[in-house]
Amino acid sequence: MQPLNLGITCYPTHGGSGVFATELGIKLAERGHSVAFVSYSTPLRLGALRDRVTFHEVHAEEYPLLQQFPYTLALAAKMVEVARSQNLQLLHVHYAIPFAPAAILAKQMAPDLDLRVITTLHGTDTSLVGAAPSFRPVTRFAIEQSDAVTTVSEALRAETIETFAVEREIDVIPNCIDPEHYAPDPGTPLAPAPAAARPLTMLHISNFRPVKRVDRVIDVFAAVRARVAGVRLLLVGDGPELPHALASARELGIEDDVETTGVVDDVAPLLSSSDLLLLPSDIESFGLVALEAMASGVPVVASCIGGLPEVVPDREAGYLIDAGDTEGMVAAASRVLSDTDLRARLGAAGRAHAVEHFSSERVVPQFEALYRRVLEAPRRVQETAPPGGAGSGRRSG
Ligand code: GMT
Repeated sequence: MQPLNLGITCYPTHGGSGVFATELGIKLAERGHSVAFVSYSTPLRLGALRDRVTFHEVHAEEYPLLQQFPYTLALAAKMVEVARSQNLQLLHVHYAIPFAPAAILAKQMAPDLDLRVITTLHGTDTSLVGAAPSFRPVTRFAIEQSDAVTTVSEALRAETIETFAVEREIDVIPNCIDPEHYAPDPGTPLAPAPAAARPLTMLHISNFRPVKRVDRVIDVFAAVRARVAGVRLLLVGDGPELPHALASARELGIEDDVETTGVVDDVAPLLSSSDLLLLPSDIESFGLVALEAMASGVPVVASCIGGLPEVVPDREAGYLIDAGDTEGMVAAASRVLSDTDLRARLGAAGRAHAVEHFSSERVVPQFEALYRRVLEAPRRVQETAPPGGAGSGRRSG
């Protein structure tokens, strides 16, 4: 494929959308494309400088009149500047708000560049609308005006159509992993002690926001600990719910078996040395961490919600339980942690499924094909239809 010049904008943090966007950019660069990241700071997973990858920082200018810095405008201006200097053909933004309107503005500011805009929705874009309905028209506008829109799951596609009453084509392209990076026992010096020398580990990785239901993580762990000897809970990440979770562990008298790591840049070694991933979220449009666990050979117990059934084959790579069915999660997690053979079977099946369906080798070409399609299509001139009928599709989190 003819190499392309792409701009990628994402939240440069540990959130799934930022992680995935960064890893996609790295893989695209490895495949010969030139990738310019445009953001307010270097995406955390970008690491060292790489061939064909550049980073362009959006600066916050201080001015007394501006109580709140107009980031969207600064981003649009930077997108135009980078598009000119790097000869970008398209801007791929990960998250509708505020990146898609910024990219559309950039495209309009520089018609001579004939830029194309691709928006990937990750799910929390929609919950933002739930939290602030005033975002709905602008999100809808951005979805309508993008040259292509992707969602990370069929479930999110359906939800997007319902929430925003859009009729346009939406492609589903899932998140992906590098199966060499997320693998059982990577054998790196970072990997903790081998399974025999460490306690059974139940792992939860998230941004500890309310939607992740860390309260359920503690409740499930407390009940599993009473049934399965020698199990510990490892909490990876940080966020507003973490202090509450730790307080509740103290109240239950189980704090000695609950460990925290804080925010970790690379979770692969922690995953490959764990025995179970618990993800009892209320909402999950995809659940990238569940995919990372499967690729690492770790069984998953998660809510049967959103895009998770498209990622985790139930009873094959773990167990999907109704969100809120704590007893069901306790039963599933206890079974997995007390049966070594079952654990190995689920882990191997999850690994095989992740590699077969979600390896970057399989998914990145889907983005390349989309880029090609968008670049070959005539310029998209579309009117945004007046918002009609559809439900407000509110989500929290
Ligand atoms: O899970 C989060 O709260 C972070 C959020 C984000 O925007 O980074 O994750 C969303 O995008 C991920 C990557 O596509 C998905 O794997 C997560 O399921 C999705 N989170 C939710 O839908 C709550």
